[in-house]
Amino acid sequence: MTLAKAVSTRYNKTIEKCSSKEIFFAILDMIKELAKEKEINEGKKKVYYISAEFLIGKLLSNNLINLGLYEAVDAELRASGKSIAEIEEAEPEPSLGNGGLGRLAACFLDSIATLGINGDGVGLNYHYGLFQQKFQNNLQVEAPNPWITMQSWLTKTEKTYPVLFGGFTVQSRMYDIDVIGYNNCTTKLHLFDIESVNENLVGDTIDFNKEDIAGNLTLFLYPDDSDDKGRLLRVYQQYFMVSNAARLILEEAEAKGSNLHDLADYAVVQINDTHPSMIIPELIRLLQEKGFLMDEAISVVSKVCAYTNHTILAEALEKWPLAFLEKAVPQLVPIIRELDNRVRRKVKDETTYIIADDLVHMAHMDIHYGFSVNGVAHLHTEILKDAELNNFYKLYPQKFNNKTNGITFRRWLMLCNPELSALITELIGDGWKQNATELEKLGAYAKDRAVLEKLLEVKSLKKAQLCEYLELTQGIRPDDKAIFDIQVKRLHEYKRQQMNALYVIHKYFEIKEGKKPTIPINVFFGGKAAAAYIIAKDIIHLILCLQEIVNNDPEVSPYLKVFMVENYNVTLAEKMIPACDISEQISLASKEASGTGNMKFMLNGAVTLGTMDGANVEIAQLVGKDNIFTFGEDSQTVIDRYARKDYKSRDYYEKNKKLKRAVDFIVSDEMMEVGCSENLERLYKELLNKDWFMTFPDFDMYTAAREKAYDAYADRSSWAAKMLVNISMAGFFSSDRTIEQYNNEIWKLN
Ligand code: 26V
Repeated sequence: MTLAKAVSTRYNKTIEKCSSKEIFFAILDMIKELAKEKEINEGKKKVYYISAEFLIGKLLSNNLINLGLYEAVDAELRASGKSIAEIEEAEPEPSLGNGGLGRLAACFLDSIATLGINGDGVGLNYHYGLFQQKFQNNLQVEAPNPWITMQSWLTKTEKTYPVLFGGFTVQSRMYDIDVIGYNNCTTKLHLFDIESVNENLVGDTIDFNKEDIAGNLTLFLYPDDSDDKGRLLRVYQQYFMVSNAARLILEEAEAKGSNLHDLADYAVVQINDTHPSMIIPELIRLLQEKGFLMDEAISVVSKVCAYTNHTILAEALEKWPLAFLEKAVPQLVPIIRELDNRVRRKVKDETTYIIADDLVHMAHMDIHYGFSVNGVAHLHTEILKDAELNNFYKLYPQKFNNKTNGITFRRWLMLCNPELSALITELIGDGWKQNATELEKLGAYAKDRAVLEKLLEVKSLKKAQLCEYLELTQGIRPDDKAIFDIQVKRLHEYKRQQMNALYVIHKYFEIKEGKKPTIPINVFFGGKAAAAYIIAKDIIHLILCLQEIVNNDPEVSPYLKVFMVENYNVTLAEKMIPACDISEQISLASKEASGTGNMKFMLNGAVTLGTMDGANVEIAQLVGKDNIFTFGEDSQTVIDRYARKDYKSRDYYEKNKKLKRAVDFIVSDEMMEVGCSENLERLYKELLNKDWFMTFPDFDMYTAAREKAYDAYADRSSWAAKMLVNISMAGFFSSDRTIEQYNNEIWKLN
């Protein structure tokens, strides 16, 4: 089918005469038709990847690539004076995730389809997803992000279930999005919605009536949980998700001939963080309804469910008040109590109980009643085993395993960097597209001047493209000859954007003093802060104020510029990552479970500047110390310092003049002129009196490592060799490898 034909059937016009929106809808229909012809693995056993988030990004180009149609469609468009890039602008980006956890789920679905594994995603169809970020007066403001248009990737299905909550019932409906694998099968992302959803509850802001559950349940992803109403709504969302999933699973297994006693031969459920944990009591409840005794129901479910942990931050491990569950899902409470009682009878260690102080520890339920517990990078899993979940590890050592995260190279190289993909293919053929470790063949070119030169050319091109895009869409004008130093990710204190900002202040002072860098530096930030996360929003404010001061200072801006891009999302990531020279991965050691941005940057030839945390550790091992810049205290030192409870940031501040000067600048007259004293003073005090994520002890080491990276950048050919090594060693981080490991070691589908 040609695009011209699709367009003429739909609109009775030529491509030239169509608007971008019309062309987008025509391609969308065409892809949906083609997806129907693709094979679906309908084997006996199926994996259900259940997740509250699937940060899928735009799908147009990705689907065309995976169908092998990208070039043909692009050629047709070009012949009519248009391009795919232009049409892509007409596609809204769904924001069905917060960050890494949701994006990981999307990469995993791509790999499941590409590998032809029998597996579907199950989640929620949020109408507004995560908020859209805007900057006003150097502050973040949040606006709703509607993404569902008349035609969209969603296909309405006939599947509906009544979902019973305490006191009322809602009717669900399943919508499907085709997940098209690269050159192979398709699979489905099932997104459940409520039939009674009421978009009129949403105005211009992200405030809405949190109590009208039958109207609001699928409006927003993780609504503001700073109050109890928001938290309670989250419980309703979670139960709605798993109640639908559980019925779908049982139905599909029965349709294939399961008597449900043998459910584990038909289904495996991967619980993505604790958001879907209620699937355990819900499956037990449904089996009881079908006549199972408690003992057997528990035994069957325990063979089906596997849990992935994505954070060691205690505050991020979900604990729901029993009172919330009594109100929202009273039918689950006796089951959860029974699950807890069984643990209490069997286990002495009280710290592993499911219910404590009237709070239900969701992760505890997963670990006791799931058959697998995995972390998402080697270091993370070791910390889980040795520290955070050590009490559980002692009970069930055989359940614990590691699955280092990965990313799909289709989106994060072929789609976002066709120029680099073409160069790689020119050098080593295109086997790497199916078998990512073939990238290692690039190692042979580490001393080939012509190849290194081409690599630098691609990077320059991607920088120029980014500059053009940012000027067009955000009115910001980076310097495409500068070093592009980028930190894009969710705003969180543990990720330490504040330390990066302190470096910027330090550099600003140095330039003022006459210490000018030989190559200009452009520092990019991007990321959203949770609407109720005050300090994270203060850090955004700090960065935006710095942007105003630094970029408007004629003495400094030729050497240093700061850009905080607005509304960082998958689309922006695809443009920024290929343009990056230095990838900032500077979390406090032990706190970043894995990181996946670090992998995307590496694959696109950026060199990491990072702490020995999460998957950075594995990156460092793969590329060797000459091809990464690491710094900072190691995870054990950090863990020990937390245990001693003796960290006083003020001691570092008093002793370190450069640090003091940078920190004091936060509340300087210059800053007050462009910023808001309340926010700046709060952040200043937070750093001086708490600095919970220990930026001060690492500050000098960070500064030194960053200077070292900038110096290394000046030697262009040796820098290009570092880029090449990074790309060539990135194969390990393909999500195809990760999914193969999940399948071989946990799911065991054939
Ligand atoms: C959530 C919250 C919620 C409230 C308070 C603070 C807080 C802190 C962290 C989180 C993260 C929740 C889970 C998550 O998104 N983890 C991310 O998962 C990625 C995929 O495995 C991984 O690469 C990131 O390192 C990890 O942060």
